[in-house]
Amino acid sequence: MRDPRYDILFEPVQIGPVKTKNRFYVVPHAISMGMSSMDEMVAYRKTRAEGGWGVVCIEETMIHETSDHAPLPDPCLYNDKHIEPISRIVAAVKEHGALAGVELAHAGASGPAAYYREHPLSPTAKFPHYFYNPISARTIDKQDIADFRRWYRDAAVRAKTAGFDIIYVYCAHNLSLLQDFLDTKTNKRTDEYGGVFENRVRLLRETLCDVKDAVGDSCAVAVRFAVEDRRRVSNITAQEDGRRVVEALADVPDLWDVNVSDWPWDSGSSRFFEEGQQEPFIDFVKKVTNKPVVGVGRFTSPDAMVSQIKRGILDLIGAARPSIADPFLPNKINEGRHDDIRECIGCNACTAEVMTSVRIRCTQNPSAGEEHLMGWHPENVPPADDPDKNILVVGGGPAGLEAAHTLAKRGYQVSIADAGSEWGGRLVRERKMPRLSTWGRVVDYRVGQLQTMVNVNMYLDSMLTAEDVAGFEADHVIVASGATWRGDGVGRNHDEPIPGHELPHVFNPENILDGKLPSGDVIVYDEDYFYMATVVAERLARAGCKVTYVTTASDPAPWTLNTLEMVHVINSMNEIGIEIVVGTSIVSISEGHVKTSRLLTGAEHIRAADAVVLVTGQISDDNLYHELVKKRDAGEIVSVERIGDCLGPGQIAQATRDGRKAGMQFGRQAK
Ligand code: FMN
Repeated sequence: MRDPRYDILFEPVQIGPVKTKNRFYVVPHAISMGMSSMDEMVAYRKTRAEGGWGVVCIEETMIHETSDHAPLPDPCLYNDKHIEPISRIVAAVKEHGALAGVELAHAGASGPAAYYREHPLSPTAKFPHYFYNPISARTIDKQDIADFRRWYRDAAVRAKTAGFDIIYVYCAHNLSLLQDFLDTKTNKRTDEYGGVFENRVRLLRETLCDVKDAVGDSCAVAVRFAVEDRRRVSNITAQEDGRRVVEALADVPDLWDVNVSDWPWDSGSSRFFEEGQQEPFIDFVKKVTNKPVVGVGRFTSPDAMVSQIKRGILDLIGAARPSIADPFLPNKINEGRHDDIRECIGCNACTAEVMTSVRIRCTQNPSAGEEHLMGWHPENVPPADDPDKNILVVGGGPAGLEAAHTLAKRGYQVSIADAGSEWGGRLVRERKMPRLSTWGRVVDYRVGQLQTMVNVNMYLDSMLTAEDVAGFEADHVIVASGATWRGDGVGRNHDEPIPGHELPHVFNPENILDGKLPSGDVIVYDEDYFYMATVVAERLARAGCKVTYVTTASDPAPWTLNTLEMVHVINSMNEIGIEIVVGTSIVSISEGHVKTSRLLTGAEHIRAADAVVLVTGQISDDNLYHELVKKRDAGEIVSVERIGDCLGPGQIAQATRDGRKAGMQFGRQAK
């Protein structure tokens, strides 16, 4: 039963000529599938509509061959051939009573147009912002501007023919030709499209009017506009031109979808941004326009959503990541099932997918992106082949908990045991490290679910031996016993242990996670390349150590480029006073110092250090698994498999995916 406090979230909203059934709005977000994976795209969007969202948008959809983000496979509406495949997404979304939206886009100087090998366009010639392709975007001339307007109109008509209800003009993330016109850094023109504000906003106004003219009779025309550029000093701020754009075009679009630029600030990870973090930038918009406003902010709490609406900040609650993590979030709020909400943890495993051009994934929701390929549904699971079968899961971390939950939902008798005194495996300690507390939701959600299920037994403080497991007489054993950080320095750059790693002043993440901290001048050495070394560095700096972060990579924590965190990681390390040394390997460790080597030149250097923390890799804790394999071969247990970090240490998103896979495949034909 719905809590009446949330009734307001289920009110319909009129957007131009169309009306939503509620205020839950899936904003455009790329899923990296592309036109050649249409079945996957259909299944992904359909699942969000099924989960109760009033609007489901598809991502940046390119209007012309002069614009793409190859190798990222954007959808496109370049020509009439694209209408039919895209219309299949629309039909699937509408089947569940949602409105379908499409974000028509031209990337301008931010897209190298590499797929079609065209020349990208820019208000003023320049290299693409975000790609290293050796091609300069050329200055768009008057004929190009006329063509550009025609491409937008034609793409809008195609979108209408495909059945979309909401058609966007895209002007955000510093990834749009229209935004490049607004920005004085990228627009140096001296004609009527450059110079004073009225000139710079001209093309956006013309495009919106063209699209309205073309499709506005039956489709709502939205603009996605980033009111503030948070990456760099810019004229686009919520006080200056960001505000003036909204004032100048106030009632031109039917809907304002407002956010901030660049992407690492818009999809800011939970390590650096709270729920609702965009409010101070976008809160003026509703005061300026009479049209409905949608905004974002990793909203998972219905109270926060209601507050946004009641305080007059937003009319519609936009969500990308919360809809990835829980496609059924609206239905669960509607049914009063708040404990069943799989809250986004803000880890940005999803953005890493776009950045690396592989299909979408999610730590909290392993079915994201697997709806078609694996046939996984976020809520529904196939029933047990035999509900009397009992399965033992050894290890209560992300992989084990997910496997146990999936199997229990399917109806099997599930026992899960962990050697520790708290559920969560690696997350027991990691969630206590700086900035990682939100990741604990991975544990809280699953433990909360398992504790309500009658077919589940949960055992903490249970260090099981192979004999214990055999004595359990389970029909199947899943080993999810995790991994341990290694302390010998073997990593991406070291195939052999680092000399001196065994000295007493050399630490590894296990020590830091256990609260055993060094003091004085500490070198944190990173060959892991994701979050752990920088988190350790921050932990030690906050404990009073003078920290130097050294890595063999050319950037600090390079994988965090993909989670959109690198810029924030670097800024925070600078703020805390952590020295950053890149492209440098530790050759050996002695008491009081380390010998380092510059990777490119081989130049060696002695650095003073009271202590060293080696963050170079993890080793699977798979002894139990191997003992159980022997028992299986001896006929003492029926079957055994290993999952998660026990199989191969990696991201938590991989662990939950492994858990889901094990849970889904037991008793069924392997897919
Ligand atoms: N915004 C767009 O305007 N177009 C996109 O194609 C797009 N792709 C995204 C892909 C992913 C995986 C994510 C997480 C975000 C993307 N965004 C895109 C930004 C989101 O629409 C949204 O503004 C941002 O994630 C903040 O909302 P959230 O906190 O609800 O995730």
